[in-house]
Formats: sequence, C-alpha cells, structure tokens
Amino acid sequence: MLTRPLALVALAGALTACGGSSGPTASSPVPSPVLASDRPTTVASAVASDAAQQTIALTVSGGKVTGQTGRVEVALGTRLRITVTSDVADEVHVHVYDLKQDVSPGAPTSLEFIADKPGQIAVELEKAKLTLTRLLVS
Ligand SMILES: [Cu+2]
Repeated sequence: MLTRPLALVALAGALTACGGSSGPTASSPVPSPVLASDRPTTVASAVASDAAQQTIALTVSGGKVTGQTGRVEVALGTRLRITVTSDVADEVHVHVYDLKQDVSPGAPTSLEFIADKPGQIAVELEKAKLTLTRLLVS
C-alpha cells in the first residue's frame, strides 16, 4: 500500500494549522517611489540612540522615597530612563507599560524605554506597594 494519501492529509492539516498568520506570497506591484526632493532624507537623531533623553532617579530608604517623586512630566515619545536605588530587595513596576525589573540593596537598577503611551503612569515598588513616582506622559 502506498502512503501518499496519508501524507497529503498531513500536509493539508499542517497548512490549516498555521494558516492565516502569513500573508499571501504573491508579489504585489510595488509603486515606484515618487520623491519631491532629490536631497537625501535628513537623519534627525541628534541624540545618540542609546542615550536617554530624560532621567528620573529615585531612592527608597526606610520605606520612604526621595528623588523625583510626585509627578514628573514627560513628553510623549521621550526616551526615558528610571533609576531606582533601594535598601530592600523588591521589584520596580512601571504600570501601563508593564515593565518590571528586580532591584537589590546596593545595586541600583535602571529601566529604559520610550514613553510612547500617554497618560498617568504609576511607577511602583511592587512588593512594598509603594508608589515611587507618577509619569504624566503627554
Ligand atoms: Cu505595580
């Protein structure tokens, strides 16, 4: 007996299982680029890609927060670095963005991200349920 029908069934099953996620592979016509200017596009990054544009430093000691506590205004799209120093082991949690990072006594931790979601974002020392600061991203 030949196993060809079985192989075909298996193939069809495999195609069904992963269908939908990948788009059609047929080549679509690419519109020819129309450039209004013959100058090369200016690279606008004046800041090095790994440099934070705004830094927020927070220190937790004896259950109290010092540094840029309260509210910090952040322009939408800013590359932000939050540095947390803590005298207890805990976890820094940036809400909405849902970023988490462990912090240990004597080992400050930094979270760096693009503030691309507007709103009032709580930064919390998770286990202590201690709000370190709030970012006002707009
Ligand atoms: Cu939290």
